[in-house]
Amino acid sequence: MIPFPEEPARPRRVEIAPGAVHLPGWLTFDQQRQLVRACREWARGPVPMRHTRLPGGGVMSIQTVHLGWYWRPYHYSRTADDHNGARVAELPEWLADLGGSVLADAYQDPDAAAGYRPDVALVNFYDHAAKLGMHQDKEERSSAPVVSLSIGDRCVFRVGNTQNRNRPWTDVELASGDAFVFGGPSRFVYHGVPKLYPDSGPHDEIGLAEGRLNLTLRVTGLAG
Ligand code: MD3
Ligand code: FE
Repeated sequence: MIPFPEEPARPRRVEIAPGAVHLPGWLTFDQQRQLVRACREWARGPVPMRHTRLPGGGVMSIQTVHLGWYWRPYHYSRTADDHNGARVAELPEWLADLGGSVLADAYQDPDAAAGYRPDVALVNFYDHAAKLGMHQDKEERSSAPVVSLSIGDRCVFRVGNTQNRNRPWTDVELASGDAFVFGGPSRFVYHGVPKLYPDSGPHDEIGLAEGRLNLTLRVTGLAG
C-alpha cells in the first residue's frame, strides 16, 4: 500500500507578495463543473461572449463575458454599448458568496467574507493560443481585493510590480481549481498570462474539453 504523504503535493496557501495569495486546488471538481456549466449559459447572452475590441482597432485574443457590469478598456457601463446594447446579466449572489469564501481563506479571516460585496464578474476564455499582456486593472474606483478562479488548462500567470509592466515579476503556474486573491499592496500590480499549456486540464472531470476559463470578481465602486 502506498502511504499518504506527510505533506500535500501542492501547498494550500502561498503568499506571492503582500496581499497576493494563491490557493492551489481551492475548488472541488464538482464546483468547477458547476462553474463551467454556468459559464456556458452566461456566454449565450444577453451579451454573448466575445473578443473585447481595443481602442486601436484590434481585438483581444481572449473572449469575455460580463456579469453585473460591462467592461471595455478604460470604461465600465451596465450595457454593452459597443456591441448589442443589451444590459449584462446580474452577478448571482452565490458567485459573490463564493468570492467571499475565497477571501476568508486567503486572508485567514472568517470576517472577510461578509464584508466582501463584488458587483462585477468578468469571465475570460482562453483558447490554446490566447494570451493576456501585462496590464493593471484600475478602472475600478475601489481598492477592494480581486478574487480570481481558474478552470481548465494550466497557464503561466505573471505577477509584476505596481510601477511598470517590466521586471521584477514572479511567474506562477495556475491550474484548474486554483483561486487567487489580489488585495492590499498588490491590488494594482501589473499582471498577465503569457502562456497556456494546451490540453493540460482535467477535461473529463470538469466538462471543459479545451482551453481555460478565468473568473475575476471585483468591486467597481460605481453606483447605479
Ligand atoms: C491582480 N485575468 O481579467 S486572473 C483580468 O487569468 C485578468 O484571466 C487574468 O488579468 C486571467 O483582468 C488573471 C488574476 C488577476 C485578476 C485581476 C487582478 C490578478 C489581478 C487585478 C488586480 C491585480
Ligand atoms: Fe487583470
